[in-house]
Amino acid sequence: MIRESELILNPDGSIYHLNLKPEQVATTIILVGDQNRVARISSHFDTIEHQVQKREFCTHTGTYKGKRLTVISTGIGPDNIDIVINELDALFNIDLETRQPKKELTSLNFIRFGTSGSLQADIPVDSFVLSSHGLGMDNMLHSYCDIHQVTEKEIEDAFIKHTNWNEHKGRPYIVACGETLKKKLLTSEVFEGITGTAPGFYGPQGRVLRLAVQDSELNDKLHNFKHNNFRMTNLEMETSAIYGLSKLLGHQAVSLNVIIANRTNGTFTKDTKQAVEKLIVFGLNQIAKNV
Ligand code: R1P
Repeated sequence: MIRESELILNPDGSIYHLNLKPEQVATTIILVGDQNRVARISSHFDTIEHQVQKREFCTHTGTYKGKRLTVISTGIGPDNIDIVINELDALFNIDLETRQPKKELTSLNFIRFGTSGSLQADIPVDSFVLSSHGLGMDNMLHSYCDIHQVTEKEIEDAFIKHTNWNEHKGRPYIVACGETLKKKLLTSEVFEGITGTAPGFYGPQGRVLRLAVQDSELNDKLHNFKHNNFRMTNLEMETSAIYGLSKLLGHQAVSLNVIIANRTNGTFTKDTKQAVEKLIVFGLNQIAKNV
């Protein structure tokens, strides 16, 4: 039995941070960073059956072209992903009455609709990237056992060597996307590659304002890193954590990002709202058609 301090429920029986009960969540879940993006996505829904918000975790559940979907905001960063994925998994795979893991597990689909910075000149602002892998520079997954079962040691070692990675920043981890889900979402208009997930926006992504960074050449090294057929396409702050926890828990995850900044040529999208809207329409239609 999982004790009250470990699996915390609110007085109404909902799970602690997300404020959700099992019946309020669909098995296909769209994850976004920005809480205002939730209503922008659900404005496309046919119906909305449930809405709730606690802190940065805003959730709408409804249907889009007849398909039941949940959209939830995670806020920024891998630490929040730890909360969101664990609590969503618990809603399906732990009996909240008996506080025991269920014998029959439900596999969920997690699809991130995010914004991101491109690491390649030929991946321009306003284009879409699907992450073949999440490359975690954030350390979150190292709190769990058996991560070697879901991580790609060979690519990690190549990356550590290529970047001369500073061990004080922890070991980068690499997890592939959910292949079944990827096949349902990828089209020829979407770039595919390795997405770097950073534990911060400025120093950890090589942005210098007033503080010098530990490795001023890191972004060039990311730009140049290739392994087999994959190169690093983009940088953001959630994908590796979503991929790692999803794989460990038996779920399928795919991260789709619209590029709003290009870090190699210093450009930024002219209209972020429009760029995100384009991704929303593309992603929702792919889900409705294929997932
Ligand atoms: C940083 O501005 C935030 O934007 C990106 C990063 O991953 C980070 O969360 O994604 P979202 O637009 O989904 O929040």
